[in-house]
Amino acid sequence: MTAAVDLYPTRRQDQPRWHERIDPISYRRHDREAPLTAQQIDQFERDGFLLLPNAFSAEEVAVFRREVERLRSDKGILASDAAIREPDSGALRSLFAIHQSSELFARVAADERIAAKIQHLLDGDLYVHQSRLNLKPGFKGKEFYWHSDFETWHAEDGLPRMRTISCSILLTDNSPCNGPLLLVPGSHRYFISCVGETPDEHYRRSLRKQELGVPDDASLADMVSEGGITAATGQAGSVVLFDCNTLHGSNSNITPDPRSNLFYVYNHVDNLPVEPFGADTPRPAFVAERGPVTPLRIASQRYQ
Ligand code: 6CS
Ligand code: FE
Repeated sequence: MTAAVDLYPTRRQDQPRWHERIDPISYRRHDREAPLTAQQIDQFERDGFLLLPNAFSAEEVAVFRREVERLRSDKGILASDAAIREPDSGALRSLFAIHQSSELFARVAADERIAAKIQHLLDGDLYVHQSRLNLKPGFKGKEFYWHSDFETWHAEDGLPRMRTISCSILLTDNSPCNGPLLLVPGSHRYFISCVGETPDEHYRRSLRKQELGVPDDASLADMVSEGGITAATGQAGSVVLFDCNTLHGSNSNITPDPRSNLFYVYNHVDNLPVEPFGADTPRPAFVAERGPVTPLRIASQRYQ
């Protein structure tokens, strides 16, 4: 295979650099069939994320939470590589590939309330690049340090272009106190290359605590002074859509209440991974789908 052109170099130099984003943010304008308003598309374009309060009902959230409990007590799943532990306490932090281990969560991935919106924004067929359940348990859930997801997916998985959107479905109320997702509006417009070389099997460490592939302090300070920080708080059932290059992170959860969410990453079918741009070997399939893929069949779903 000939090497693909690297439009977003990272983890190769000893100084961080900013690159202008080359790719569109929303790939399609508003039109009459759009499942988003013109204002929502503009907001996504401007901020790099969009909040959809109460997209799922309390009854649906209850169904999702029962499924979470079922997965969490499945010994096979807990013993697999897809189960990621907290760095200090060993409590369960994340479960990956839930669209493969759970029929219900496979259906949720195709739910038109989320997938049709993302299909519009990315203008075409989608598949799930990554899915996970993030638990952030009360008292024990540790932070996720600031990062751009695309930086990791480009360097370690070989995603060539920014044509990827993440969707987080809140399974518990996210308050300012229990470690909600924090986003930097406008940061999706620049790619900050990071310093440091990717070690072998970096994901085993980074999924518990990410220390490499994170922007330098000066770049972060600049981005935040420009755009500020928005906490994606909301009731359970609310949804956050965010661009693959929007800087985000979250604090530890020292409250008694968990902050759990379901997380899906949708990629356009024309943007399949190639060889990693900043690592020797690609990550395993449970963290990053490598294809061949079948486009998602988006449908109206009801859960009970
Ligand atoms: O590795 C991933 O795919 C995701 N997880 C972490 C901790 N950082 C990058 C990305 O969000
Ligand atoms: Fe992330």
